[in-house]
Amino acid sequence: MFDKILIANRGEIALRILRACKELGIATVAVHSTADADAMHVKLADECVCIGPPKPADSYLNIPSIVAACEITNAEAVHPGYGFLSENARFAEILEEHKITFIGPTSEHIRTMGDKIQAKETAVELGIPVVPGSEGAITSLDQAEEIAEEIGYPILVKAAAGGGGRGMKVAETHGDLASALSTARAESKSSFGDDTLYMEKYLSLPRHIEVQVIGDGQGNAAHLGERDCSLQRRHQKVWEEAPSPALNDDERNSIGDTVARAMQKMKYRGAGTVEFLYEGGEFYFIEMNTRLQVEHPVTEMITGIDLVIEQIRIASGAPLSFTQEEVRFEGHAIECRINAEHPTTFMPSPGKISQFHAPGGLGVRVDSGAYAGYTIPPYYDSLIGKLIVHARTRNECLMRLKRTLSEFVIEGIDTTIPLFSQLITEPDIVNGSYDIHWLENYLKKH
Ligand code: MV4
Repeated sequence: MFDKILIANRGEIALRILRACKELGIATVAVHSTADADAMHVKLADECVCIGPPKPADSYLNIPSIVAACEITNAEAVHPGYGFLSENARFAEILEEHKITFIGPTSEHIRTMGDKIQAKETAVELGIPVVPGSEGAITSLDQAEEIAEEIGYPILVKAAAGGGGRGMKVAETHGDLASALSTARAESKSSFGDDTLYMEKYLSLPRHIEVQVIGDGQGNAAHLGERDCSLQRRHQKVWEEAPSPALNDDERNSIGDTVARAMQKMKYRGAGTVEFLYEGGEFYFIEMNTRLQVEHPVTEMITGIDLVIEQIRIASGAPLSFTQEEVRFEGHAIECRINAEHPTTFMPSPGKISQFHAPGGLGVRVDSGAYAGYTIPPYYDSLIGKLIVHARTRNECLMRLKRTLSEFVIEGIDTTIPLFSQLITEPDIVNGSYDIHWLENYLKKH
């Protein structure tokens, strides 16, 4: 096992990783920008290194600074968290060249899944169902029109380098296809420096359901069930839950087993998420994320498995510590993302938190580095914490959520807490009947 880990991230996820290291008796190094000197994870880490000015490109994305921080402190491994360098294959390679362990998948797996066309090809080879579409990249308008006729309109044009919704365009009919392609190409070129495009059948009212997986790189891999992440705004998830209210046990076990078998075949190492659209009782692969995700706690709550501890053990060379048969799903969990944003306009609201009191009690988890007197810097994304509740049934979970939202006190800044207090009164939310467009439609009406 490692003696010392460097945490190459900030905010609630840096604290989350630090907690896992502490429980394993591993010393921690926090790296931080000048804007994050007062952050909770910096206070709690055994050592800290300032790696640069506030702008992410100068600090949390600055690979030489992070490698230097490892060398100075003798850290043996790096946990990248999510965002920043977590899915940067070059970063994983550079660490390897410096004999530092990247806590995550191989650079090859990161690179493959980062290219959405290659990811889809891999999914097909591994027996995972995908959305009908082009085989590989689109090379001409003629070819695109031919494929579109075969699969039928509406068509969605996507960027191979994409993800997160950028460079995506819908063509409702044959007449829209040329302009959808050229707009998507331009957007993709300017966002990612790559204009490779592919095409899929556009699914109009799907749910976003993702399967958590973990593998040890030695051929052992298991799924930890699914999360329903359909409630999102502008490709930012707002509320996530496990299990999905839309699936029955047969569907859940079937997609879980398909994904687990695929991960065994590819000898996947580390935690990963296989994302699907779910419509009309069918699953369609869209992407795979090769990192720990923001919403991983809902999976931890229903399985009792600490994903970060498992990631660290696997990175140190240990085999998966459990078998698929040993994974037990208990109860229901919901996560609400607490952002420093106005609850209706979503305007960012950085600044000083004057009062902070987190709820507690049975089945309640708050992952946050925020505290009374802390000033949220304006340079980073607005996620300041996550409220996760767990109970035996979804109904009890909703009651617990209502109770904990009313207990939560954050003063001095705007937060999204009032949005959740409204959402839990909506019949569609109570019934679990929502799709990926539900929240944006709701926000238009309210
Ligand atoms: C789709 C789709 C409909 N049909 N693919 C959006 C981001 C990227 N990760 C995939 N996305 C979508 N792909 C097909 N073939 C609709 C979306 C989509 C979406 C997906 C998940 C969660 C929220 C979404 C919001 C808008 C569009």
